[in-house]
Amino acid sequence: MAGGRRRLFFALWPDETVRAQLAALQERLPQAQGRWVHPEDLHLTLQFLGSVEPGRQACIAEAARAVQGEPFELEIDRIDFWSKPRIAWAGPEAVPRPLKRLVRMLAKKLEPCGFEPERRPYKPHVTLVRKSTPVAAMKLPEPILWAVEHFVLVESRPNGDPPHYRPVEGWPLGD
Ligand code: 2AM
Repeated sequence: MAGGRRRLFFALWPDETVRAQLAALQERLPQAQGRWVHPEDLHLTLQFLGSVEPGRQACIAEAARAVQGEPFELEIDRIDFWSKPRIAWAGPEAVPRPLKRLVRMLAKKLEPCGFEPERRPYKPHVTLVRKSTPVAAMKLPEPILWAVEHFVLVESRPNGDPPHYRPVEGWPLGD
């Protein structure tokens, strides 16, 4: 990775099928008003890095390469709302162990690059609407089954028109 500072985060990036299913969930929220996440931007954050200077970008890629994860299935089975950040989101009721391990391992490998591990408990979610009006929590009648086989480093360009996010590099989980 070359160039200047970049706004980066690690995420799970859905394939086209899961992306379409997540986008369909947005249509279940017709009562919500707010800033709808562009379907091409839907993702699940693993670790937010923020604005990263060029000198640390190689360290980040090295950290990702050192992660030894395993593939897993994520069951997106609920929609909910957080009132403080005002986001409507979709996520799993149960957090798979390999996902917890992946997030923990990534944080650990990123420490030498100068990133403090997140202190708040990890709450996996796919943001559907930002600055949203309240949405009633709902269990999905048919969960979305997301077979997770890799994770990605994503660049965020929040200015201009969406999509704002672009995966820049990916790493497989397992062999
Ligand atoms: P959100 O969807 O809950 O807002 C890109 O901005 C991604 O990183 C989004 O998924 C966003 O989560 C997450 N993110 C943005 N700022 C963050 C922060 N300060 N701490 C943790 N995650 C953040």
